[in-house]
Amino acid sequence: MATSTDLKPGLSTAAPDASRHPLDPLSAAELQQAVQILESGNHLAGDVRIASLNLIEPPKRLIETNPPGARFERTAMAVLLDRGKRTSYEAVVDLTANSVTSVTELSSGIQPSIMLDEFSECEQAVRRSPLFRDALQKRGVTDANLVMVEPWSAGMYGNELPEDQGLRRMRALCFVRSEPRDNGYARPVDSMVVVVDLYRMEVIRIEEYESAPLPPEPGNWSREYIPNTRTGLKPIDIVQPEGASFTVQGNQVQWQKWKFRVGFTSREGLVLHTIGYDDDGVERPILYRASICEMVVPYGDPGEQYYRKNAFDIGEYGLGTLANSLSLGCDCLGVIHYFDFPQVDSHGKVTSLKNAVCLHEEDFGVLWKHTDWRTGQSEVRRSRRLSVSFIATVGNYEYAFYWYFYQDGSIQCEIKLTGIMNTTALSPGEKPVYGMEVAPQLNAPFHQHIFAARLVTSVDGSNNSVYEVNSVGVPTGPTNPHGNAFKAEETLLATEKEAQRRVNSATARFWRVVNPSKKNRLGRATGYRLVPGENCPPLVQPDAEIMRRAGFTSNHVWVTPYRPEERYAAGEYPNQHPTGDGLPNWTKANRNVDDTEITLWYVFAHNHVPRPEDWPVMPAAMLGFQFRPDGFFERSPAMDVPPPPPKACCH
Ligand SMILES: [Cu+2]
Repeated sequence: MATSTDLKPGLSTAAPDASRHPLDPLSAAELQQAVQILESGNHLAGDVRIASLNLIEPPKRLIETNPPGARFERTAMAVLLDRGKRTSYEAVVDLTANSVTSVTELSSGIQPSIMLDEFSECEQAVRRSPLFRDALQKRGVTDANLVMVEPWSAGMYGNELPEDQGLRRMRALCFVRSEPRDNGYARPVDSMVVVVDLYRMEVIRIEEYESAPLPPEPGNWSREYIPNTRTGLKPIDIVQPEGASFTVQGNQVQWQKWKFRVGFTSREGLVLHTIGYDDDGVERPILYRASICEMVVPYGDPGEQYYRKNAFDIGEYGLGTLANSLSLGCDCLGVIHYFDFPQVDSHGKVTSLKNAVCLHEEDFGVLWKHTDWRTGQSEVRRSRRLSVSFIATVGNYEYAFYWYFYQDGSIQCEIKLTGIMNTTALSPGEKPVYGMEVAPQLNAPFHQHIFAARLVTSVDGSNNSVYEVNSVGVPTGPTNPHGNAFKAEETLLATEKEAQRRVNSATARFWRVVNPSKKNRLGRATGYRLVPGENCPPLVQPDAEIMRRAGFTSNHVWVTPYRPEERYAAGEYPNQHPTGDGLPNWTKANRNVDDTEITLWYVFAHNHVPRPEDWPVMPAAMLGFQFRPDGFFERSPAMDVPPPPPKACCH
């Protein structure tokens, strides 16, 4: 879970420092100033909490056209929740003018994301409840202190009970540890779900379901439970005697012709801005903004207590809020630059998340190689990549997000999934239909982890178009007498409807983002290729209730005209959203996406059919995508990578 350290007292709340970059996240001083402005305007009185507080990024055009050093306004968006009045607000805070510009009440039924404090407050509310104690007693659980209460977002399914209407809710699942440091997920008490009203922080009811006994085995993972570890590992030291090859100035990173900015929001965590490549002295833009903007984890068990398990870990919880402090472990090796980012809690207390983002270089095997067997010439180049990453803990799971930059102009996004699977209990002899028995009487339900990347492309400039490329065989006939012919067919995706696409391994499908007004020396528009990795369609039915909010998962690719306010694939407020919002809603207008400023959305899924080997802590599963130059350069941009020094090679 997030580890924060308090800021030193006496922190300045002075006006924003003009020397900072306009895309920099709000500093600790700016966050404190924003809280102060809200307080003095009486916007935090009574039972008002801050659900989120982030920079409103300046307009893209301003960033692209303004010379360095120009002065920018600094404005923040605070999402406020008034528990007493059961209303929520968006407050725009002008840090330059030291004032609140506007306060807009959110429509009835719209719920801001769940605040970190609410998880613990919800757990305390459950523990206080006599209903909870009675339910435990009924199940023979004698020590309530050993019960692990895990609040989940409640969602909105259109079948909510009258008593639930208009409430801000969570649904808590329960597990029982056999001792305080035991792995609770080994013993699910899934015959009960505790429904909590977060406005009053009170248990509304406990839903009772068919009961299965606690599974018999522990599933412990912390080191004191593993007395015997394997032997035979000799040290590997990553040594960079001359330091790292990157330079960092504020939040700007430069490495091997790459230049980009590192940002962070409470919702997305890591955000990359203004990614460009120095091509022989010319700085060529590629991506204006890149982030993983939403994710949802739908579980496939139709049981009454399970079908609402569909957490939107970004839109409902916030990955920046749940980010780890990477100083605690060995998350990265080598010469590391860590970025700290400030955080603000729901009461307006500002803290610093140390080492939130890790930047380091990695050796990545062979970059290119050729041996001419006739002449004996042989050349090999090793690939060095730059890794920018952060890790978030969302309840039982860890999500590690990596963006890699390569010397051949490629960018890769990789997500590692690890942590502990959510579990349910089985009766002796029972075999699950919608999950896998991973330990005796312990079921891990089938589920999917579906991510949405939001890529504001700027391939060689602002106006881009997207082509889909399908490789197709030509029927045997006069033009293909030997049946061997196949071609790569390019289709322009000119409108939002045309640009709603899925992956297709049968045609090795990929997408090419081009700048129609920039041609390479071969006469083709310069471009970058979106290369999908592991993916699959959503397995819930199109008419499943969850698809109202998770409609973005119905396509793997969406292209929309760039709109700064269209930020998240499932909309701004997926928590309990009554109708759902985001991509399916915006794209109804079927706007033009040809030769204009665009946002490319790539949705990708890890389909998790659990294995016993995923228990008790899942070895990391990896998925992601690449963004590779495709006609962007005149030839391989990696030819000038120098050979490795002779002493680096062993023979
Ligand atoms: Cu999983």
